[in-house]
Amino acid sequence: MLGQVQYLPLIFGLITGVILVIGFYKFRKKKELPAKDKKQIDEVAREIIAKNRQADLGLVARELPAHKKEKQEAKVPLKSERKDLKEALRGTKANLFGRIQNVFTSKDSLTDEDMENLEEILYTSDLGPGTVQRLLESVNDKFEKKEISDFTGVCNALKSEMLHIFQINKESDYEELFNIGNHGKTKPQVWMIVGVNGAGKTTTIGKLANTLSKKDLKIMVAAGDTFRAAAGDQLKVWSERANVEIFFPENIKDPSAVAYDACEKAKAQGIDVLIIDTAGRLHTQDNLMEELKKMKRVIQKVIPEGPHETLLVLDSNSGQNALIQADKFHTALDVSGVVLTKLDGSAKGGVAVGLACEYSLPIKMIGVGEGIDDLRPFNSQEFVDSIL
Ligand SMILES: Nc1nc2c(ncn2[C@@H]2O[C@H](COP(=O)(O)OP(=O)(O)OP(=O)(O)O)[C@@H](O)[C@H]2O)c(=O)[nH]1
Ligand SMILES: [Mg+2]
Repeated sequence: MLGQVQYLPLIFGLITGVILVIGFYKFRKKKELPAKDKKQIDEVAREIIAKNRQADLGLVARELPAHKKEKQEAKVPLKSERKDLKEALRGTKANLFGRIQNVFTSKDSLTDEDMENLEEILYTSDLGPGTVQRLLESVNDKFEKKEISDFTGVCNALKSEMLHIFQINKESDYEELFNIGNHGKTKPQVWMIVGVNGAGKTTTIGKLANTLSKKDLKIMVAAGDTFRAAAGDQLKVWSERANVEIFFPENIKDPSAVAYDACEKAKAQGIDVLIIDTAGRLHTQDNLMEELKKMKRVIQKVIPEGPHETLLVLDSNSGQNALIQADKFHTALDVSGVVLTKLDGSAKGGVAVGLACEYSLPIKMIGVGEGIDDLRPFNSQEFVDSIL
């Protein structure tokens, strides 16, 4: 009897162990997904990996993980936080001017080593190789002619060459863009907004619509991004905020059909500017380009001289990838100008110089925050003075 009692804790321990093991497996089984769902998740994961490979090549923006994506989709910021351009370009200035300043051995004279250091900094500043060469040639030329002999001289030489490059950015571009209703411009003016996913297209449309509606113009935005489920709703929030009309037919899934109907509707309603949102997220870049080209052709069926603007939205944080994107989009769509977004907090704003130098693309506007008022005209003098 005493012997049996001795074994009781052992027996009790064994029973508890068995219960725990069964419980653990039951719990795990409950959490396991049906095979169908697992397959779907695997497919999505594979798709994201493939897209991210493309992102590494600069063809599309990097895909966000689901939890971050939801956050981004739900987020339609209301207030602008930063407006001062110098403040917005602080990161870019630190990356360019800051680094140049740091490597110059003396502020009063220049050595060959200084010039070599300058070369290295420029090549790692997202300006693009062609642009760096042009800037270096100009500085070297002035250095050899003894026109510059110190750090300030180098900065001034860089600034002056950048301003030359930016001459394609007529300061009137921005004014001209918003000069609707004058100079016999036809109605509606159609603006197509393109760019890779996450670049800031929809946000820019909200900002543009707001700027235009303040000018007492009749504005319509069209939800041409039928690819991403939340895209139309996001545009709707912006349209309400900017107090403009939206064309958002939830039953039409073909973006070209949306563009066509939007043009017809805008024409019939005497709209001044129709701004068409587009998707940035298709399986391959070729598909995206073909889709966008088709949209353009369809717009021309209703408004033969449209779209009057094909604005490419580029995220300045993507640095030299923005140059690759510009190449692809410009070749396919004959882009009329660039909106360079997220300059606030970016250290890669130097890409603006590369875009102007290598693709002769005018930067029509810049995004300096997530708020509705955070869109500014691009002023080359102000820009150059803010980064050097
Ligand atoms: N800081 C900052 N954020 C910006 C700016 N422009 C857009 N964003 C943010 O960038 C994110 C993506 O913007 P969207 O307008 O949704 O980008 P999109 O190109 O329409 O993206 P898809 O519809 O997925 O192709 C959002 O969180 C915006 O708030 C900007 O100028 N500065
Ligand atoms: Mg969008």
